[in-house]
Amino acid sequence: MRRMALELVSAGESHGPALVAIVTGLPAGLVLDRAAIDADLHRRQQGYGRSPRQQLEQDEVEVLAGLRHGRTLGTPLALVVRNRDHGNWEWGMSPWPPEGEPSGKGTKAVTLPRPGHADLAGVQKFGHDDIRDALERASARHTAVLVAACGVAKALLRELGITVMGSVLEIGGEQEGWEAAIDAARADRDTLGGVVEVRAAGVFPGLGSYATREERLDARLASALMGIQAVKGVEIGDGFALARARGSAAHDEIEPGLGRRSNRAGGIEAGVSNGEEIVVRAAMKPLPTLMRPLDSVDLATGEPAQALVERSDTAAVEALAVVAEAAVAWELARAAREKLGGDSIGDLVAAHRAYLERIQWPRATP
Ligand code: EPS
Repeated sequence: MRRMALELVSAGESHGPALVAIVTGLPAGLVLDRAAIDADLHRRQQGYGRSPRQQLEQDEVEVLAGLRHGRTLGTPLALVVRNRDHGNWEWGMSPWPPEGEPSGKGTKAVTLPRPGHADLAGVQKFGHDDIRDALERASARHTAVLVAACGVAKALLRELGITVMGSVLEIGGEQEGWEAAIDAARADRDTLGGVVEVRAAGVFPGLGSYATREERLDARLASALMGIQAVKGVEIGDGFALARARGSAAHDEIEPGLGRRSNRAGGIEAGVSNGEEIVVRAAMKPLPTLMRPLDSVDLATGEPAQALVERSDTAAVEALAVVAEAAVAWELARAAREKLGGDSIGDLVAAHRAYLERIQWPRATP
């Protein structure tokens, strides 16, 4: 583990006792705002078309280590988001062999894989007999603790004047008024996907590098977004539209003072931030748990059957906007940490100031 590198590991099943995350590589002295992290957790739970599960959960962050009196210690930070719903799954999701008679949810093995979910690949890959052993971790419930952990990244970025914001561009093909589309899909016992956009303002030039694939900021953002459940497409800047444009209409001309006339590159050239706003988009497929199930096969008998029907969301695109915002913040904070180093937040901010002075940024207005 590289000490100055921001790293995140997480664990947790959707209906297990809790979701946990450990963040390493944080500078000391970073002030965390519990209310800001909880506000993001709350935002992630909102949105039209979410499952009744969200009325049950009231996600809030708990910190077990690495923080004292609201300031990071420069040591591993341990975060927890509890699953209130676990109370209904105590037998079914007991970490240890359960005692007593089976009761509550999750007591029967699931053998009906849902097309589009982790169910089939999960049992094939890991040799599970019960699809629940795969689906619980594959669930997007896990994004709750990622949003909490990325709240820490946002706090770091704020020290550097960087803000990140996600928003929904479309749901079910509708660019506005998507509530009716969600209502219609729900009435048909169907689901919807959509597109979200994340913009990061205040990003200085020089995050990421063209030196290696691993360092390219665009590759890292694409990986972070593609790593979110149900994301099937990612676009940086004008993305796919650039493939249809001529070179003369595809790039962002440079003006005296080093400003740009446009931002088709989405703030990244050659894998390096160029000081313009970072603009990325992610496409989410419709969720695979349908109340009118798709054709599948019962893994217990090999016979045709209908896929598993389980409580789920009709659409979770609004939640994706918050999760994608968190993922982008994480990658930007990681890249900033690599660029600026520092054991304490004061060191990091001083390095930032010295670097901006060297490149004379913000650029002088002509
Ligand atoms: C999910 C299935 C649903 C979603 C869940 C993701 O879970 P449940 O069946 O418990 O309602 O609600 O998302 C969350 C719980 C959450 O907090 O985002 C899935 O299969 O991915």
